[in-house]
Amino acid sequence: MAEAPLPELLIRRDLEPTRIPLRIEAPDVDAGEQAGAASDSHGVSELDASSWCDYTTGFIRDPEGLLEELITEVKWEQSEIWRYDHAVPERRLGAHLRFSDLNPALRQTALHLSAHYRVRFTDATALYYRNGNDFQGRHSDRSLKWLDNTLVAGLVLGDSRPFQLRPRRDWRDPVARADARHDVVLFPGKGDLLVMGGACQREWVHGVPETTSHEPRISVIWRWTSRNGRPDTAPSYREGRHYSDSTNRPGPRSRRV
Ligand SMILES: O=C(O)CCC(=O)C(=O)O
Repeated sequence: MAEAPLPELLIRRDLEPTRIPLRIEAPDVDAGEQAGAASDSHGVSELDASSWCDYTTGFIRDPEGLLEELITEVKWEQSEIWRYDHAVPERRLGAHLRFSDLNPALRQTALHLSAHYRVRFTDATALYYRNGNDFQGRHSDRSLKWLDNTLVAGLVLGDSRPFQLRPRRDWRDPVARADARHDVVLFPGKGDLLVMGGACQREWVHGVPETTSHEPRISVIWRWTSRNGRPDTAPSYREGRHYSDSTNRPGPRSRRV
């Protein structure tokens, strides 16, 4: 009997990710060293770290082709998020991708991630930043709820925009929130794979700030939690407040574009 042909490999599964250590102790940096390059290992304590980041450049063999395919094939939706007492449109488009609907390159990526990190990655979320005006504000993926040991893997296509990681510290303090001295800034794009792990969603926030770019960027995100430790029960502004004189009701909404 003739052997079935092997599926074409659309990913570089032979590549080993680079573990990027995040700064855990506050290094003695001046303003000139802000937005620290990830390669600057001053003050890094990888051994004590509970948070880490894996970075693989050039993971997708045809990143431009995949970008074009996703821009045209995915059923993009405009969603609104709840901010305190009213809904505002998110400045990017999104889509939920079921594992059964993933195209071959994304399916291979999910299978590779599952094999490498030994947990099951299936459905994904795709985010489409049409140009530099679209952005993702700093946040952590607290919807995972159990944040002590999580994996958030992002395949990034298109524009290599800054991906900003900042220690969470005291998030209620506006001065601490704006402190960029210990930022780690990566530039994933063009088929790179970025995986945040450990306590990264508990101890760090991440975001994709606005730029002046005209280029599109798509990230495809898989998330997993070990469900170990204490669940995060702090309220989020997304949950909203309902004031008695307002007809607005909190809750996510989205519409097809
Ligand atoms: O687009 C990205 O790379 C980040 C997306 C993100 O932060 C998120 O969906 O939580």
